[in-house]
Amino acid sequence: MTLLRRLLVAFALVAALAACGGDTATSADLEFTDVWTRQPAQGQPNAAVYGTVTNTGGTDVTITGASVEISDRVELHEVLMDDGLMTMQERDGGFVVPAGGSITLEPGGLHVMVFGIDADTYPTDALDVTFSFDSGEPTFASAEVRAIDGDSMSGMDDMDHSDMEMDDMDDMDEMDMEETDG
Ligand SMILES: [Cu+2]
Repeated sequence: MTLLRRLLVAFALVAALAACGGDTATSADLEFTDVWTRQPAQGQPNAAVYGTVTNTGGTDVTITGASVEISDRVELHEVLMDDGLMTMQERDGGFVVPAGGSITLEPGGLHVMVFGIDADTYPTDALDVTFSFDSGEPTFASAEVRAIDGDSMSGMDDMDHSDMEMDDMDDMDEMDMEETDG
């Protein structure tokens, strides 16, 4: 290898490392849009938060958690089909928002689960949610509270969350969301 070639290789390595550092995305590169939560029905013990998260940065950013003032137990959930039954569980590793891409939190899919709510005192206009990340500062998002609607799709949303008994909360991994009581 000639000296010139060695220098060129060394320069290329330095340039590559610099490029990596400059492209590192943080929570500042995320945009939260259309964040919402459904107004809980009377007696409903849990609620969920949905929305779209877009990453304008050059590397993946992971949402590692979320918090709200009205509950001290909030989890990042995914919905799975298991033998034809819909189940949900805590998402291993959080929600990865891909570089230059987006994820959508929606009924029947990824969602932020808020446990132990009081439907009577649930916010009526907006629920304040703070998200935390693997890189960058926590980010605040305001989830619009949407009224319960009467269409059939709302049944799917309710199935996710409202049939859960307090006793079942410690067994989320095993939880079966099929409606068994009719
Ligand atoms: Cu859930």
